[in-house]
Amino acid sequence: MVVYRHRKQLSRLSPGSSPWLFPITLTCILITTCLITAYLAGLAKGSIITRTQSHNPTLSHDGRCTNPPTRREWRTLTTREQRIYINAALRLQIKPSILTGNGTLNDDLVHIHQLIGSASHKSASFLPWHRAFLHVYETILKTHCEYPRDMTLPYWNWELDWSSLATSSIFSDETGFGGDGNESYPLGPGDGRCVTTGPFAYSKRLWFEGKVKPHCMGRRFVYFGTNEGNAINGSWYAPEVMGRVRRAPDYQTFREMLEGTVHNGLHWSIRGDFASFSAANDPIFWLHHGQLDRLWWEWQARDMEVRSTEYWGVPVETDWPGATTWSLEDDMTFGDLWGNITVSEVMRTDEGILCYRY
Ligand SMILES: [Cu+2]
Repeated sequence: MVVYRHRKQLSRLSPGSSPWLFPITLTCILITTCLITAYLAGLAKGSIITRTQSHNPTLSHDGRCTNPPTRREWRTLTTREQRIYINAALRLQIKPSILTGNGTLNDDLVHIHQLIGSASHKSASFLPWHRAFLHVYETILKTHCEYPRDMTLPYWNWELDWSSLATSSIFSDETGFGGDGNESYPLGPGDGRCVTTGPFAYSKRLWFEGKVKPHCMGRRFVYFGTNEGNAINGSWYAPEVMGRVRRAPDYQTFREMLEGTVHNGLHWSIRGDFASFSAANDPIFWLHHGQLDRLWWEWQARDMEVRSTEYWGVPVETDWPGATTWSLEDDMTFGDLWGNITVSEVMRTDEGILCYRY
């Protein structure tokens, strides 16, 4: 469009036109053509969602996060707020993919997690990568799924449910995310059975463990260790255990304790889609990781001066720039869905690209 208009102007130039008009118009055409070409190249690669879209209404006009909004526990949301969140999450499941052209935007996020999984787990980057991934998810909900800009991501504080996780109201069909898989269905990916109740009943998923494998989103609660069904081991989340995690003296110890049984345990026990690198297939993924991010935030807040730059431990082994060591300046990748985010950009949640608190 723009190029065409400039060309018309060019063709209207008569020999008597001012002599400097011609070079200026030519420059305009070149710049416009370059911009359009760059945009189309971006579309082709799928990197449509860029960081400039991550507008946050609570940032003041000078870009400072003056009044960070609070991320809240799922059950403190009003019924209306819960409905708004669920509706946005459901929209994510029908918006067409922009990354692979296969499936939905939801599948795109799942794909990113399984793609980067080996680099963003069991290493120092576990916490910042997932914090950044939550930011990517939240932004996509707001830019593509009508999630209101003044709302924040909810989290699930499973500590409140540790004595009976499987009966937590988070799995309610009416006010939660649906429950266990349907026992009359055959075992699917990850030994899960199709979830047939709640807002995500019969949700179709494209990926499983890096492969295209269309299936119904599945769960199969299992008490880890005894293999008893319809139960989830809550001892990992008992107050005394979580107290030890909270008192971890340094980043590496904290990250290891949090990622180990605390993070993994729930993946193993909900099973199905959740027990895999394609765990983001289960919408509970975002609330689980919200809680883990909250625990990191709390741990940092105990000594923010020191802990907002404390980042070390196990280097990532594969697919990572500078993979033999770790640095606050490491780039974390989100495939072609998003630009790179450096670790230092997410060490605080009230600065730079992030603006929230717990
Ligand atoms: Cu993960």
